[in-house]
Amino acid sequence: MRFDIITLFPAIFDGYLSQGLLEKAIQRELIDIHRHDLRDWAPPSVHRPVDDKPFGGGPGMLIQVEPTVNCIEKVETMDPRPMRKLLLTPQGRQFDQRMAEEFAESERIGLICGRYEGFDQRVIDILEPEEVSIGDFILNGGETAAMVIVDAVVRLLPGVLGDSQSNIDDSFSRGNRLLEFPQYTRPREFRGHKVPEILLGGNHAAIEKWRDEQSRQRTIQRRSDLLPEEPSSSN
Ligand code: 6GU
Repeated sequence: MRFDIITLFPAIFDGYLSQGLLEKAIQRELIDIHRHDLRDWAPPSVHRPVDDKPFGGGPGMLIQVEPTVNCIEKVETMDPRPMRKLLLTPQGRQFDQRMAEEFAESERIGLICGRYEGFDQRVIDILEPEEVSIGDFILNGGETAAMVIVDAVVRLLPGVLGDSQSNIDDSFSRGNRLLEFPQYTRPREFRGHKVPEILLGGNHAAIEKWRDEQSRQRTIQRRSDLLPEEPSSSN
């Protein structure tokens, strides 16, 4: 799977892509991540600005349409696979595990990262990307959101995780919409805090029942919005 990240700050991704599962996935050629510096598409000048003040006034600066559209149209020609274009913005549809599962089916994803007050609207009108947000808060730019999406998608790709079961068991994955149950490892006791007795007994049916119950209780207490709707009793 190929990712193209369009950003004014390509170096933001260096550390993240050189560690852990992402590094391994790149080394094993399961994924291919290309970064493109939007500033390379600015008109030649000393500072190479790609931003300007909004028409009509208002705070901050906007990323201009011409360098952005030129950059993305060029990036699209760099590989024959069609690119699913995502534009990161707090105005977008909220990213979740279902979207990660859907994106993981793509051969190629483009992540367009905004900064400042965002893009000139014509970027969206011309390129028609899907606008995606990662939640109801404001980030300094789309780069961290792009990393969140890459991270969530890559771990779903076949061969990326060691234990192929661990995707299925995770909270929010296809087979499971409950929160995870608590887990423990050695020692059996620390500062008087003991591992629940049931986990030490080896009764696998009882352990599974306990874990299901813990998941259910946690979900009720913390995230009742995740629970399936009660069947309506009215006719
Ligand atoms: Cl995708 N971008 C920015 N700048 N802020 C956000 C976001 C994206 N998602 C949530 N907040």
